[in-house]
Parts: sequence; C-alpha cells; structure tokens
Amino acid sequence: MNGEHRLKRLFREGKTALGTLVNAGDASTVECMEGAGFDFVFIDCEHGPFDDETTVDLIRAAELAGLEPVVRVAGLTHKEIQRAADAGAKGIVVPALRKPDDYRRLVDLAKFPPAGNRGFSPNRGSGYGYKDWAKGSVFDFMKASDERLILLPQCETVESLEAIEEIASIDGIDGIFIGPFDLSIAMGIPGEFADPRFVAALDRIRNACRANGKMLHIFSMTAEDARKRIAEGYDGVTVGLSASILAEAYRNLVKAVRA
Ligand code: 3PY
Ligand code: MG
Repeated sequence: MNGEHRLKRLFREGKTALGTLVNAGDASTVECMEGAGFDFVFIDCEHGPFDDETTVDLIRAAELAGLEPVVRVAGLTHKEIQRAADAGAKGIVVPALRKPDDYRRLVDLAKFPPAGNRGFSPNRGSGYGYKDWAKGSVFDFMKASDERLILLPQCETVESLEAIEEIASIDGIDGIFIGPFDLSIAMGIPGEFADPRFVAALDRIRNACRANGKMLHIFSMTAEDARKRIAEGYDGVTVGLSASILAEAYRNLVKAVRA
C-alpha cells in the first residue's frame, strides 16, 4: 500500500471507498477489521478519547491491516493537524468548520509550499525519512507528502453549506466529508434525513464537489443507509461506530443465548 493512495485510486475508478469509524477501543479494534473488506479506517479524535500516542498506534494497526488511516482531528489547530500528518494519516477530516477561510487555513497547515506552510520533519509517516518515496530531495519529499495526504474537511454547519461552492473550489481541498447528524441539527431538522431541505442540502454539496472534481464522503450509521449512499454514488462512506457495533453485538449475543 506504500506507493498508492487507495482512496484516490477508487475515486479515479469511480468506486466507493468503504470505511468504519473507531471511537472506542485500541489498536486491537483496528486489527479486528483486517480482512473484513474495508478500504480505510476513520480514527475519531473528535468524539473518541484517543491521545496522540494512541492515535499513532491506531494508524500503525491500520497500516498492518492494509487499511488507509484517516484521522478526524478535534479541531483546526497547528498541533492537531501537524501531529496527524506527521503520525502518518493518509487523510485528515476536520469537523465543524464554518467559513471558507477556515478551509484555506487547513490547507495552509496541512500542505507544504506552495499550497501551504506545513512544518517539515522526517516523521513516522515517511519512515523517518527512509521510506523509498521519502528519500529524495526536500522538494521531492514535500511533493510526495502532499500527494499522500488527502484533506476531507467536513460540511456540517449552515455557514459552510451556504459557502460550499466557494469551499469546494479551494485548491488543496481533496473533498468534503458530510456530517449528516450535525448538519441536520444545524439546519434545525435533527436526524430528519428524508426532509426535502436536507436532501436539497446534500444535492447542493454533491453538485459543488462534482463541479470541482472533488471527492464526496459521508457518514452512515447503518448498513441500510450505507447501501443507499453507495447507490447514490458517494465516493466514500464511513459506516458505523466501533462502540455502537460492540454494544449491539453484545445485546444480540445475549438475546441469542436467552432465546
Ligand atoms: C456527523 O454526522 O455530524 C458526523 O460528524 C459524523 O461523524
Ligand atoms: Mg459531526
């Protein structure tokens, strides 16, 4: 998986990348996904309890399991973005952004010049500078690092929805990750995913992404919703939360034993 970015390849091929969200557990949780058929793992440092060192372990486990590690950071700060990038994240998701300038700031923090001003270090993501792709000049290192890291900031506020055409046109943003729960809450229709206003919002985001050749990702709570999103042509679907998957499995286990 070293030489390719699976999410980029699937996007080029017009296929949906499938991932799942880790919000509880440790590296073993990610190991349990090996062979299940996912393309990526969504490591949630916004709602999950992970510190930076645990995040590194989760990324390492994802690499060993053949999954692309996508990290949702807690917020738009130099520390959050730099650490996720240096830890070897192949994708960064940022929640709750509002204005186009927030999205420009993300590019500034995550990409090397000329697109941004990311700080340089031979980090673990580059094998401390010894991975084949990282051994060239500093210029080559910067270029390859930028190519390996996709930026998927979220659209989940009314302000970002209203500026989505401008946001999707920003160079360096690879795609938009829709947070359906927070977006519907922000629109005053919490969880009402069939509401025509919500459906229109998703169409607007899709059109903005399509017009700019950007990826369109979304979160799904259930397999049924994920199937619908895949049929609708989303480029990426993150289905389920590790904590909820465990909670449901335990309930089903006891139900089956007691039946
Ligand atoms: C949302 O639905 O708000 C999300 O951010 C999904 O993770
Ligand atoms: Mg959200």
